[in-house]
Amino acid sequence: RESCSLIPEAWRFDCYPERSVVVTEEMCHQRNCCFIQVSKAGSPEQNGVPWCFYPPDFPSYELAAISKTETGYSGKLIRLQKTYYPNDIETLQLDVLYESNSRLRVTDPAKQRYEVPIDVPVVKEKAPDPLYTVEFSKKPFGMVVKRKQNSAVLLNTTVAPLFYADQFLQMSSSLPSDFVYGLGEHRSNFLHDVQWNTLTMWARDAAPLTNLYGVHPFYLLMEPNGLAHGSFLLNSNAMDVVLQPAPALTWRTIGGILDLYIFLGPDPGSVIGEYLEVVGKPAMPPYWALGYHLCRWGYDSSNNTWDVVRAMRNYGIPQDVQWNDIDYMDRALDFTIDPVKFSTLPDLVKDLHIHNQRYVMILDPGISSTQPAGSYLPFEEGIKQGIFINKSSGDTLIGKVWPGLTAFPDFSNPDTHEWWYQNLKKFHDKVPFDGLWIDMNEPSNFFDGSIDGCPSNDLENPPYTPGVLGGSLRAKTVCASARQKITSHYNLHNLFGLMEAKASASALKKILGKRPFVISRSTFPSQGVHSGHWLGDNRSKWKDLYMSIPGMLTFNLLGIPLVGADICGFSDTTTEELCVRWTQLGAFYPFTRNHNTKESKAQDPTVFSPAAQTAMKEALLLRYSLFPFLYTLFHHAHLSGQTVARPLFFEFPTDQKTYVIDKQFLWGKSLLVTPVLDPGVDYVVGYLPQGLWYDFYTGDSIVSKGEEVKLRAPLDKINVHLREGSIIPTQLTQFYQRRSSNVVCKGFNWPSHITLTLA
Ligand code: MIG
Repeated sequence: RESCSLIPEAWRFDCYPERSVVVTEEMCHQRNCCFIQVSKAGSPEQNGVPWCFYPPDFPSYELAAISKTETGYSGKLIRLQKTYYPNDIETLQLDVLYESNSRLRVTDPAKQRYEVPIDVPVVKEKAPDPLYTVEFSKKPFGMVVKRKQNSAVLLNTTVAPLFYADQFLQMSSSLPSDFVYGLGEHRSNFLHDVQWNTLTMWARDAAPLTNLYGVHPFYLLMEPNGLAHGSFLLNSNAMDVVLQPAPALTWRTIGGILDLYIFLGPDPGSVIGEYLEVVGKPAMPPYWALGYHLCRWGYDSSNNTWDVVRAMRNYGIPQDVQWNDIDYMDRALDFTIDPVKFSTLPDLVKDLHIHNQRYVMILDPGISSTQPAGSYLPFEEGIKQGIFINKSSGDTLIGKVWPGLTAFPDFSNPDTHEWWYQNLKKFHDKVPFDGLWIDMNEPSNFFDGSIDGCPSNDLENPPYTPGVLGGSLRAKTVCASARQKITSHYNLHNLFGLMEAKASASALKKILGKRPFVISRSTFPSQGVHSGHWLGDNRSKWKDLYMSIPGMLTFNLLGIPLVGADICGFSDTTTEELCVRWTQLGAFYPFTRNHNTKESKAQDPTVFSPAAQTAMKEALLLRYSLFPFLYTLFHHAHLSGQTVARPLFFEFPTDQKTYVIDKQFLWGKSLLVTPVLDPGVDYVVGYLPQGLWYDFYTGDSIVSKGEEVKLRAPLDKINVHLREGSIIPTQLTQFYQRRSSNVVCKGFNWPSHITLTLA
């Protein structure tokens, strides 16, 4: 067809996204789509341009009726002709809700399908003065949302057909620029690549590569003129988010409903605040959570753990929190202590508390199902209370994790929260822990599905499977068709970490009567209300040091500011230089924890040379001196949904040069961090946005036109600059005592009411 070749390559929307096949002309024509091979050999993935794509007249929905309502518009959509996926939903309701001046929601209010069980605001009145306009096209149905101020098109769904089949829902839109951020959890640069980039969302235990532990269908986009908007698809099913160079974006999900929010900022920080207005603002962490955390897998005994704590004290290296990994458990069983190797654990925790330090230990969701009768109550009572995930046949689903065969708690069931609380309470009576680390909660399973696989049905074998690692939904997790209290695992998979975090935080609150501290591996929108996050299994590599910054910044956009990577690297063996640089950067992670895998050599600060130790200690003391500032940033995050660690463009949105920067970042508005990310250097090149910047240590000023500068960075220094016109509260730590002679700031007038007492 002639009309096919008129469609520019960048605007071709994939009509054959299935990965298992190389599409032929015949297959494509069966779908009534256009077929043009754009590369001679190989598969379409090679340069990304789809060979099979929708023609302009591909059947979609018609807007059969539309009327004004109290809150916006309400319409009816009718499908004109069936698609090539089974069970098209023939008629849809359309609600266009002008929820606030900066927030528009487009949803299907029919309530006949699964919807994500998180509370979002219900708005009863139409916003009086929206920043946006909405236009409809009737046949085929499409929607165009513009920014009133400059007519910029933020959403235009007319670019590709709408799909709304039972297990295939798809909506595409043009984008006003290719500056797209968010869309976790993937290991990538902070700025996403729009060159045919498919980001798949299906919570997965995998070493940081592609579709990872968490799922966040939210993006922030910088428009050409420095304004920003965001978009959020409230959907928890397995999905692909496709970015293509038009630029355009496609949401492709295999269940639930299309429930889309648009946030109009207009500045990037406001977009995040508006998003968190919907899903929930992050909890305020306890003050001690800002301190240095030390952890490893493989301490092997409570006495070894204790030795490290003592060594840290001897060297005067700040440490607020000691952690234990699964080694503390008896045969990897939750809520037990290894009676031999960890017999002194309760004493260690007592000792930590005497020193005003805290203790956090890991818990995994898998509950051993094979212990002798009467010996392991968490499982036996769980069975009695019916709190585990079941197979579709109704029996308990059995998988395998560290303790061997296990059942998995169903945290969508309120009874499970009570069971979890009771077990935590009993364990707390033995080991008075202060916070919880919840791991493996994708949930991770050593089997695919269960010990006896999964049945064959529509949920296990959907007509379309997004690009999940392993090629099937069950890969290294439980069966998609497994039954949970409120619906199938197919719908709830991506919510496991969120629901477990919610149960954990509320249990901690009851047990301790204080602000809970929970760090979770798997996350979903609204996670920040209940927990923080660490970025998972990185490696002791310079590349991973760098990749931690995009990860940290992304999670700040996603409303989980309490985030950090494993300092010095998890797998592989670190080097002293890498570990020093990492501790310096880590001193500026909102959540700062050194963590290591079982096989690797110790990498806590005390094992390194005196010079390295001193450098690490100083970086940490610098962090501690900034606690009043950091704590205040968390307070603002909690109150109004601001970021803590922040990309430069949040503060300099009209400076396009900042849009790609992910090797530097800010704390709040005013503290610029420029870490060294390469081996063997004693300088670092960093960008200083236009204005006046003060060297944090010397007070020396640099006037920048918006340029790169070469900064001295010997091994014992991380560059930190303070922005003109800002005051940040600090507290006295040994850092200032030690450095006092250097800090007396030449020509740099610290405001007198803030005590930077230079002892
Ligand atoms: O299968 O508990 O990401 O931090 O040390 C590995 C052992 C299980 C994965 C976590 C890692 C933790 C490890 N866990």
